[in-house]
Amino acid sequence: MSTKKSDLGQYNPPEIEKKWQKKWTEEKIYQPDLDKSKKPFYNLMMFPYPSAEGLHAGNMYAFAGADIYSRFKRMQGFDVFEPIGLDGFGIHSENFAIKIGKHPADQAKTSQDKFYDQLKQIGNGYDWSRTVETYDPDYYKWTQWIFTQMFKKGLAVRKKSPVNYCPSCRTVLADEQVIDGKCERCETVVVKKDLEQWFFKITDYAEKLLKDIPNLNWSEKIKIAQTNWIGKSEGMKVEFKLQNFDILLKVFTTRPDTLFGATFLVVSPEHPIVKTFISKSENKEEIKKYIEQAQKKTEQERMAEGKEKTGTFSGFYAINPVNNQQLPVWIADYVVMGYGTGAIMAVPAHDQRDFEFAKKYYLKIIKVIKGEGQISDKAYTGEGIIMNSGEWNGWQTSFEIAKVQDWLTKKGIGKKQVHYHLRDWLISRQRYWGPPIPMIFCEKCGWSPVPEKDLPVKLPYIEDYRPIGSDKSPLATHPEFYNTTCPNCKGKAVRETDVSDTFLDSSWYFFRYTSTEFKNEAFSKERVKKWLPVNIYIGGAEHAVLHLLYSRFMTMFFHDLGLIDFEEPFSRFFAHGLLIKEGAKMSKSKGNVIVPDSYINKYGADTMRCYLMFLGQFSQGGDFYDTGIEGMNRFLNRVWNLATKKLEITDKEEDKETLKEIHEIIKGVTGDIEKLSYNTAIAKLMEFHNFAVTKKTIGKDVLIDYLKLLAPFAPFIAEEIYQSLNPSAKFKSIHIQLWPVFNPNLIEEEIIKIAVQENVKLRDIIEISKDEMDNEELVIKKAEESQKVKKALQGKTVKNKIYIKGKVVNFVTE
Ligand code: ANZ
Ligand code: ZN
Repeated sequence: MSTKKSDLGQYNPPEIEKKWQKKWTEEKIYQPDLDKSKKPFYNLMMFPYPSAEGLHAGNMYAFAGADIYSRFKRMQGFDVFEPIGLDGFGIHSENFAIKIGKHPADQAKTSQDKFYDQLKQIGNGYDWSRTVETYDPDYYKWTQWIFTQMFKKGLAVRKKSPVNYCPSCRTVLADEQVIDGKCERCETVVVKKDLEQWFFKITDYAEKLLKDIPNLNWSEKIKIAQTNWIGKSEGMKVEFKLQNFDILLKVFTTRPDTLFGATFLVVSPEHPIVKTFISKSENKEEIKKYIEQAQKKTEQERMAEGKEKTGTFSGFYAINPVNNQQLPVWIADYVVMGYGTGAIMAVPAHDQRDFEFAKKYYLKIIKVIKGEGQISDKAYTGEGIIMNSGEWNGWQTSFEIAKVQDWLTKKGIGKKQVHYHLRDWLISRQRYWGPPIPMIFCEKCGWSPVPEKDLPVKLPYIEDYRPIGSDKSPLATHPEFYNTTCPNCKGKAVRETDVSDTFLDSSWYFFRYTSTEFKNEAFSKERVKKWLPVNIYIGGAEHAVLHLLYSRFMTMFFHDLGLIDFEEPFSRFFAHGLLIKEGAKMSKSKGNVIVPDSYINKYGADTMRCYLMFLGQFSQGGDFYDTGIEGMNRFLNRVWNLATKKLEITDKEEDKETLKEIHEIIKGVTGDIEKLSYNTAIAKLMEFHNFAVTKKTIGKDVLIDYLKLLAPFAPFIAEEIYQSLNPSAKFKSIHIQLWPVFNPNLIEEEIIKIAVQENVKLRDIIEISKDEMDNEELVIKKAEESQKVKKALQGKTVKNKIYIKGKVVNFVTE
């Protein structure tokens, strides 16, 4: 029997963490060979856009959680690619640079260095040889190239459209940057401005983006959010003749069955017909005034139910095509131009917003659907039997809606129509800090894309980078930038001076990670074929709709360009929770942002990682307390002492009790990490420690298994102890050792017997473990695998499979 105690001294995190960080980098253990890897696994975390202060504990929380999964997969024998980079263009970085009076390009360099330094300390296994920074011309050359491809395919278009404009940031904002009518960044009230801008026609992909959602291995919440954001709505377009005009007013309705109940029409203040009204109406001034005030509100505010409705009468009437009733036409801002046709038929009896409007302006309310209760204080929006509607009386909504549609279609009154709430993607930003939009305008030839050989259009380093207080980018004051020649006729021309949205930068970075050394293409087809779709994408739920939708759109676009053979970029998406500090959201104004550096200096990155992951379910987030971190530090100290002082480490065969204990932990931790349930995994690691500490000796193999389970969470301490147990000439990191596999024979599993029946006749009895009991799919599969059952079912059609939990599987056959 050989016994030995390790000769390690006190646990000294700063010392060992520096040492291993350096060694891992030298040995390139986190750099898979992207061409030769046999079992590629792309573990991606959301592209960070670090603030200038660098990494905060919330970032670290997300990154450490993603890194644990990487380490686990790597030890399972996968060639894990875990890249890192940063998204440093955009208003966020630009505003900060302006605030501290530094040029954004200079500030970017400072932020980058700081951020990368911090990241190196926290012990994540990144492949540092393939970083991507969005402001690197080698990268944005291809972001611009994508724009030109979009243009060539007719998917990049210029449209004049009302946009949200923040008078303080002096820039246009996307809808989602407007919160309660205010700028997300500076809380100034946002106003509307009409601008010509570039859009990507993501709406062309609405159906495709929607159709794929059910097949994604993403959390349900995110799938629902995407579905709602795309917002498919099936209805009809109905035409109303305007009295005294030779004009048909088209409305979009999802409730054509209520057409007899329409008592007025409403057009949006932006509707083109309004100009005609102004020119012919007697209340010109009133209408003009109304439009002005409507422009100050955001769309969400205008459309919300319950908000005080406002409007003005146009002075004109339309004819209801089903009963020739005269309907007054109103102008009201609860109808928006960007949706449907920008005009509606109002049915106050059955639509709440129309109801509120009718009450306020004393308009008629006619009930055409029988429903519960009286229509005196609220619209009845449910289903029921049609009434007061001529031939339609007695028809039942909504399952006889097809009858209504056919009727209207035959008479040429209406046409079926599908609308999506999804809007085209606004790309233009009237700012400095982004990739210039690579387009050239010539009086003779119109817009042309910058030819590929002239890309990138470099963002010039200018001193007057601040917004110029108009609706133009600061680049618009630089003739040396915008004067150019037309790529088509070689005549005088000007460049677009707007830059593109940061969401464009971050919609395709995960393609580039695989191909950073390729200078002549956005990405290598072979590389991407090997590594994408991303196996697991880990990030914040706040990006559920925009970033994830844009990335999906971009991937579909690459597919349609023939560059790739898949259409969905992320096979699995896992949304992590948010880290808060002592019950409060972290924010700079509260002064409670946790900067990890001091904790790492004091306790080590291992403690910080484990502490963050122990706060709660990774999917739920956690609440950080300074006092809590000490407890975790004590745990790692105990592990250290256990392995280096407390126990004799032996080569002799391990006792049964210890074997059972370790194999249960192996099984538990493996299952937990697969689900990214890290807090429960750490609890199991603690349990094992509590068990082992009661012993005098421990088998070396068992201790090594334990260290391997600990390695994803506390990579440094695990490496240090492991190396002391396995001194060898050639360095073999614990992080590329194989993950332990549990032996079911060593675990006393509770076995459950399940009767398998065919039409309630017993065919076989199968055994499953208690853990499997809840997994209906698995139990049925096991039942089907029984030879006796196979024989019994041969040649028959199984009409139904019923599983009564823990008892019976019954196959119903014909
Ligand atoms: C008549 C009606 C009767 C309606 C009724 C509803 C209930 P979704 O489901 O979101 O697509 N609408 C159409 N275009 C609009 C616009 N540009 N701005 C504001 N509202 C608009 O909603 C479609 C319904 O929203 C349409 O059906 C229309 O009102 C309104 F008992 O038409 B409905
Ligand atoms: Zn030209």
